[in-house]
Amino acid sequence: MIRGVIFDLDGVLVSTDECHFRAWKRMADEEGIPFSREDNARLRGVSRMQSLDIILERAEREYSPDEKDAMAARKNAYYVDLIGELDASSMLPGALDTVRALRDAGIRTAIGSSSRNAPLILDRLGIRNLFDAVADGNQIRRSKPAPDVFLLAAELLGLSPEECVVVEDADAGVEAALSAGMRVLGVGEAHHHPRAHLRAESLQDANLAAWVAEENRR
Ligand code: B16
Ligand code: MG
Repeated sequence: MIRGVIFDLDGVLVSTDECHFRAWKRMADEEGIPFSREDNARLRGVSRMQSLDIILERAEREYSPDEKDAMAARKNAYYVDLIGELDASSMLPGALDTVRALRDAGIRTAIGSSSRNAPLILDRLGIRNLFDAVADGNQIRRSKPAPDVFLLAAELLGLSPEECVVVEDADAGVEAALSAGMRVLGVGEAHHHPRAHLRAESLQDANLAAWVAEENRR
C-alpha cells in the first residue's frame, strides 16, 4: 500500500532555480570564476557546499575551508534576499492541487528537500500546514543522491520506505529515492530518468492521486 508521498521542494513545488542561479552567479562573478547556466544544471538537488565545490572546479586557485564557508554564506545571503519575493503565486503548475488531492484521499504528505532554506520557503508560500512532516538539509549529513533525507521523511511520517512515493525533479534525487527503496515520479529535468516508476513534465500532467489509488487497488 502507498500511504505517503514525499515531495522534493525546489523544482517540484516551487521554481527557485533562477534564484539559486542568480545568487551563485553573483558570487562567482565577484570572484572571477566562470559560471554558466549549463554549470548551474549540475547543482540541482545537490547541497550548498557540494554546489560550491562544483563551481570551484573552474576556479584558478585553491580556496581554504574558511574562505569556502564565507563564500557559501555570501551566496546564501543573496539567495535569501531573492526568495523574499516568493508567495503562493510562485508555486509550480499542479503542485497545490496534487498535494490537496492526496491529502483528501487520506495519503500522508511530507517534504524531502536538500535545502536548508526549506522551512523559510514553506512559510513564504504559506503551505507548511499541508505537510505532516518536513525533512530538509538542516537535519541530514549526507545529501542526495544519498537516501537520508527521504528515509528521515518516511520515519517522521511513521511509514516504511515501501509505503512511500517520492516526487523529484533532479537525477540525484531520483537516485536517492531509489536507494531508499521508494517508488518515484520524475518531473521536470528528471522526467527522462529511465528508472523512475512514473514520469511527467510537471505535476499538472501527472494525476498522481489517481495513480496512487490505482496502485493501491492492485
Ligand atoms: P540551500 P531540493 C536543493 O533543493 C536545490 O535543488 C539545490 O539546487 C540547492 O543547492 C540545495 O537545495 C541546497 O539549498 O542552499 O537552500 O540549502 O531540490 O532538494 O528541494
Ligand atoms: Mg529539486
